[in-house]
Formats: sequence, structure tokens, C-alpha cells
Amino acid sequence: MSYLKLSQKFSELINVSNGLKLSDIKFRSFRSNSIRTIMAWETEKEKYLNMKAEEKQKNCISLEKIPTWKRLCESEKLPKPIMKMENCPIDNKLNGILSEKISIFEGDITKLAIDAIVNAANSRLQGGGGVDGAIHRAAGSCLRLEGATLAPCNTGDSKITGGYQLPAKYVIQTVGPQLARPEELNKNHFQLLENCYRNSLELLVAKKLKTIAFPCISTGIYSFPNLPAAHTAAYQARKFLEKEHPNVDRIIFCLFLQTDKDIYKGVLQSYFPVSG
Ligand code: AR6
Repeated sequence: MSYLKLSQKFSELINVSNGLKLSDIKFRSFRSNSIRTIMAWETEKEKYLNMKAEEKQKNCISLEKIPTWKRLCESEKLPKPIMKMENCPIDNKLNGILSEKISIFEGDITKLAIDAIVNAANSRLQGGGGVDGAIHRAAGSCLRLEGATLAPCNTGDSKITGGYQLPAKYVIQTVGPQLARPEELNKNHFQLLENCYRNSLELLVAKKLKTIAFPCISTGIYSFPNLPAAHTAAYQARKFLEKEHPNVDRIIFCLFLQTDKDIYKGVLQSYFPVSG
């Protein structure tokens, strides 16, 4: 229900004459509590959107401190490249431009002072373990309140919420495919993971935002194997940037585990070669 409609309901309830039954009084108190809750997260969202990242979190990391993939390739000895998956054509003419639109960041996604960080959420958007838990702890309780107004989020879909106390302005919540065991991996899981990356990136440009960081969606509690997940992430980013690079400043892969750091440094060399 929109804020306006809720306010109207609130006025109607206040105008009800004396002689209310107990159930009416309970309903009225429930309604005014809901209004207060909605006002709380909406007001907080605005407040934090207008605040500088450093005011929200002292030890945050801004985009300037994260080298582009091109600079990393020039300054670091990388592991052997890992070949692209089959049927993943790229437009080599764009290699120079696109290698400056991608980065790897090794560490905690909740420290990034950028436009949007992606959360590997569940459909309820109420927080959980892993990166989801870390994001909710750092953002504060309003993230959960706003999430409740957008849930459920289906597997492969993405929804955008405020960043609240996070240095990032927004959180793009996406729900990755869940496997019982890594050996279960099938075509449908790949497709759902592709949707997570594509829908999150589409939401970014639809909201006119320029910088985004992804954790390794589904590769923790949801058991998607790390290597095929990295191929999927890299190719979706590549395809998206080939079309939308003028509207995007940076896509950052936020890597928390040593396995992913090694894999991404290998995989990105074939999806984002620095020269043609
Ligand atoms: N910053 C960056 N990456 C992180 C962080 C962090 N602070 N913490 C963990 N990771 P997971 P999933 C990495 O399990 O597999 C939750 O309960 C982690 O090492 O967080 O999509 C949700 O509510 C791994 O590489 O997400 C869902 O129910 C990656 O983030 C379910 O887990 C993803 O691992 C989603 O499971």
C-alpha cells in the first residue's frame, strides 16, 4: 500500500467515533504501528542517501583505491589463464575499454563506498548467513523493514533497496540458485545464475547508477561450484559491458576466499583480455 493510501487509512481510523469494539482498537493500533514502521525506514533511507560514505563508515574503501583489471594485469604476476567456456564469443575490438571497467577487490563487500553492492540474499529478503548476514549487520535494521515490502524475490530476480548505514548507496538483492550438492549442477542452475548477474546489472543502469560490486553469488551456502560460477559471472559482465559500457564506470568482483581469488585471476584473462 502506498504511503498516501496508508495516511488516508490512518485519517479514516482517527475519525472513527467512540464506541469502538476491542477488535477495532487493536486494528487501529496495528495500523498506526505499520505507518510508524514505514515512515521509519523511508525517512532513514532518504537520510542515508544524502549522507557522504565517510560519514556513515570511517574505514570505507572508495573506487579510486581499487585498481582496474588493466592496471592489475600490468602490475601483478597473474596465474595461467583459464580458457573461456564454449559458445562465449566476445567482441575483441572493445578489449581496451572494457579492461578498465572491471576490477577485482579482495575483502569485505560491506566496506565498499560505491553506488551499489549486490547481496546474495534469500527470497524473504530478511537477512541470513554468509554475505547476506554481513550486509544486514552493517546496514542496520531498516534494510530488513524495506526488504519485507519487496519480498518475495524469486530465484534469478533482483530488487533494489537503500544501503542505510553501509558506505554503498544501494543494495541490489538477488537470489541465486540453490543446489543440494555441487554435483547436482545442471543447465537450469546456470541459467538462473546468469539471470542474477544480468538482472542486477540491468537494475543498475535503469537506476542510472555507475558502480557495482558482486560477491560470488550462490557459491557458499547454496553450493554452486566456484569455477563454473566464475565463468558465468565473467561472461555476463562482459556481454553486458559490450552493450552498456558508456553507462557503467566499474563492475567489481568482490572475492572473499583464496579459491575465488585464484579462479577469477585466471578466468578474467580470457573474458577481459587487456589487448585485442
Ligand atoms: N564480503 C564479500 N563476500 C563474502 C562476505 C563478505 N563480507 N561474506 C561471505 N562472502 P554465501 P550463497 C562470500 O553463502 O551461497 C544466506 O543465508 C562467501 O565466501 O553468502 O548465495 C542467504 O540468506 C562466498 O564466496 O551466499 C541465503 O539463504 C560468497 O560470499 C544463502 O546464504 C557467497 O556465499 C545464499 O547462499
